[in-house]
Amino acid sequence: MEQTVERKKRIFSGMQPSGALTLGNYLGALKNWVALQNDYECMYSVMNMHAITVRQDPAELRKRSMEVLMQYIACGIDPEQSILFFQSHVAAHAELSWILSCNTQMGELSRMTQFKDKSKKHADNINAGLFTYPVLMAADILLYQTDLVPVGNDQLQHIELTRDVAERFNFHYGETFTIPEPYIGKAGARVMSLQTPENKMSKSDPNPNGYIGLLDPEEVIIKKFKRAVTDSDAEIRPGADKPGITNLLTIYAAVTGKTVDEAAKEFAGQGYGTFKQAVGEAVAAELAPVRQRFEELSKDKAYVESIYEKGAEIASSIAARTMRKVYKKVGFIAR
Ligand code: ATP
Ligand code: LTN
Repeated sequence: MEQTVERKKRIFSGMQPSGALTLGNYLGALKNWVALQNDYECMYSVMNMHAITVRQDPAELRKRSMEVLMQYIACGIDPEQSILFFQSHVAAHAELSWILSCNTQMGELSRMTQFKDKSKKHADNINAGLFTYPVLMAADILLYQTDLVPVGNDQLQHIELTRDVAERFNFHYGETFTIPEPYIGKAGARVMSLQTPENKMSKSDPNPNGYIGLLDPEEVIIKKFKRAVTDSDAEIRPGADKPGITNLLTIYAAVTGKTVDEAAKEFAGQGYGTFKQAVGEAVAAELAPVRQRFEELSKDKAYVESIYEKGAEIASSIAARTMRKVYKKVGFIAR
């Protein structure tokens, strides 16, 4: 009897080592990466090439890149199951990015809200890489014929652009790329800053009270939640007029697996102080094992190195297949 072995669908995602990973990165993306590992062939990368679109200190970048990779593992990404690597270890990301940039319009890139936000934030360094950032991101995804890209809400626009560029390329040159779909988790897709709840929680926030670091110790986590900006009435319910409380309810729900409404019911009638303490404790309990695994990994450099070396090797060979196809399609002479 003929047996058909179906290839598992492929996932690609990554984070920039532009700061310590936050609870936003965890709830918006990493937690879903872990959950999807069994059902997909997963590739998770540390996007160090993206990180230099903003000025970085080289020694810090090197250190943080390694820490991000270790945090992936500490959060539950299984290196036996998923492919882990540094973006800069696979040269094809830069190569494909060039080809795709010749198939992306200036107008499309000018509409990207992340570019607009970041050029406001870094007005003294609006470099060309910041502008073409989404093209490199499209290359990351298309290089591996990715089916699904688990990300937080803020990345939807970039994935939409990736799909447009891939469809255009396929139309002009013939079928080359798989068209990827975004995957946004049910809870925690957009965690807001604890200090300015109208902005997303961001690892490059200069005020550390705005975010919870994945490696923050328990007492720091609880203190940051106690200081979280809320409003002046005392009602615990979600609502557009209550961004701070809504954010805390969302975080509590994402961590405990409850819905926001269930969480609101649980705390109905209680004071903000009790509520903030409970959210802090729930988050600290979720992150305690992450910190412990991270500390263990920090002591085993050789193991971590073996993982990213193997990862780069596998990723490079998958990427090479796509690059051969792309170079042929655009009319480059075979090597
Ligand atoms: P930066 O502040 O340097 O721009 P960032 O914290 O936004 O970084 P990224 O590396 O850009 O983090 O994002 C990594 C992943 O985490 C992406 O999938 C992104 O959508 C997700 N993510 C980041 N911040 C949040 C957030 N506040 N809520 C939900 N998901 C988030
Ligand atoms: N731009 C993303 C990080 C990123 C990414 C990717 C995510 C770079 N390349 C490819 C998914 C797939 C961000 O989160 N800011």
